[in-house]
Amino acid sequence: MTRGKFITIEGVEGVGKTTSIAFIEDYFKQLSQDILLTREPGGTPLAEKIRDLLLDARQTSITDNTELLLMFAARAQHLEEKIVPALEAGHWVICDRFTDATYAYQGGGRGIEISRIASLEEWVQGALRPDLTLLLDLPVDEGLKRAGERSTPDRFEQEKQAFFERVRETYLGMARAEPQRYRVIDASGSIEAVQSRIKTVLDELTAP
Ligand code: Z5A
Repeated sequence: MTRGKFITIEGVEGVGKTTSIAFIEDYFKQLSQDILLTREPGGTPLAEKIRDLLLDARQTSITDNTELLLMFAARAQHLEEKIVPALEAGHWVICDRFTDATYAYQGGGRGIEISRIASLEEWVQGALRPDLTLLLDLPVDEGLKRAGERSTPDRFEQEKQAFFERVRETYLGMARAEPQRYRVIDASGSIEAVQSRIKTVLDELTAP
């Protein structure tokens, strides 16, 4: 059995990941490709409980290290219970955020040393890394404007613009460092325009 491909979608708040994932799901359904759609933090019942804690705006006392460890606790559960078995069964896994979000938010945003995140990555994932990462990129103020038109802000959404600017810079730095894995997609313009850019990347990925 050939291992499935592991595709992650990343980006700063409000860039349109959730909107794009529905399009990506349809794209693969049309190809009759077996896919598992999932998200982080979360993806399993236990990891979703950890997600609730992490996003709860009333949890004002969570320290940066606790936040980091909870992200990896949820990830360990998600990997062992869901992602790895699916990949081994030959399914393609599409994950809304993964460890690059930890580098961007806990590393870039909170200022936690990158070496600490790298140690946890090695411990929890071993050699497993995404095959492809789509980074939806948009100026931070535009993403925040889009997101602000929705519900009450969660614990991360209460951060200031400077936090999200650091997150975006970290993502773009990772994309420059790993051009073979990353595809940066301009997330500006209409939903249709963004979907057309995503389609170009997926066509390249699935070309025989
Ligand atoms: N986090 C972390 O810190 N460390 C980690 O390791 C991980 C995560 C894994 C939850 O993530 C939080 O966890 C996240 C980082 C942290 N917090 N933040 N910020 P999440 O992915 O669940 O939550 P999110 O980033 O807040 O996602 P989001 O707000 O749902 O954004 P989105 O999925 O990118 O956007 P969207 O819902 O598709 O679109 C936002 C709005 O814009 C919506 O009303 C759309 O209809 C509209 N939209 C979308 N595209 C367009 C276009 N092209 N034009 C106009 N309007 C559009």
